[in-house]
Amino acid sequence: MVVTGDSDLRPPLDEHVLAEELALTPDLTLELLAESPSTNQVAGDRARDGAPDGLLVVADHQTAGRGRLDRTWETPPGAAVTFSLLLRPTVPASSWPWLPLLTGHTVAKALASFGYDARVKWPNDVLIDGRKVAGILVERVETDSGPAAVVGVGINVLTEAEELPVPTATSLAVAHADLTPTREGVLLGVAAAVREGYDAWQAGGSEAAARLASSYVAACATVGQDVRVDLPGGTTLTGRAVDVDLDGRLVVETADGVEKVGAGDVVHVVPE
Ligand code: BT5
Repeated sequence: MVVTGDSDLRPPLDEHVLAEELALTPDLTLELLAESPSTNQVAGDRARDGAPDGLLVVADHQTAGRGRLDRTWETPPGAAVTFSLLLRPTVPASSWPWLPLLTGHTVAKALASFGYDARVKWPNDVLIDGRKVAGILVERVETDSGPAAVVGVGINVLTEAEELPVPTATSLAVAHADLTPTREGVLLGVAAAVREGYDAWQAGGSEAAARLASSYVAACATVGQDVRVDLPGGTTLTGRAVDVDLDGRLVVETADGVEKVGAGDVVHVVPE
């Protein structure tokens, strides 16, 4: 990854602004780290040590960010928002597959509220102009008081084009230089939206689950696209993505009939 000199000029996250705003959101408790290998790793450790629901671990600079399937998430200093929210869900295990989808959907809506045309690509990449602006990694952690969920979110905010790690990435600054909100504003807006979206979904039972499913399908950039899904083991599925079912699986019409794929089964979904 190329890191330009710009990163030297970027100020750290303003701890006072974050603390002041989060004082108004008592169900989020901030742990701000100047540097951390991975906020998901830290939040997982805290969960095993007994930390309560609502711990928000934020790294000003994350040095070894984790993606899915042992991939990495790379962000230059001072340019990104990287955080993990520790949750202790009370919903049944069968509802857990919705957590990453709910998070991606909510992050896209939060970025849309800042003025970006952000869409979620199934299961949970957040895209602007077809490029990835945010990635989500939800991990289940076994603890003495039951399973916890670590909801990790990385958003490219100030990153310049030449600093982006892959050609398929974008940032808020690259997508719309005139709009770019502060990193503090993005962090606070997105974290509060994820917390609220999760609370409403968890408290709302089957009605809220059905509402989330239909809202997700309406917003998802993948539905209606011809796709290729790479499955583990090297097999590939091609067809048209037509729906996301109540279990969060992508419904694909193929030449051999309808197939449903769970997020855990998929290596890659790309437009044909
Ligand atoms: C993800 O994985 O997209 C999940 C990323 C989650 C990152 C957050 S940051 C806070 C928390 N703590 C962590 O340690 N992780 C979470 P996946 O779908 O596997 O995508 C990874 C792929 O995205 C990489 O292989 C690259 O191709 C690409 N990539 C890496 N860094 C990127 C970036 N900054 N922007 C866009 N794409 C990126």
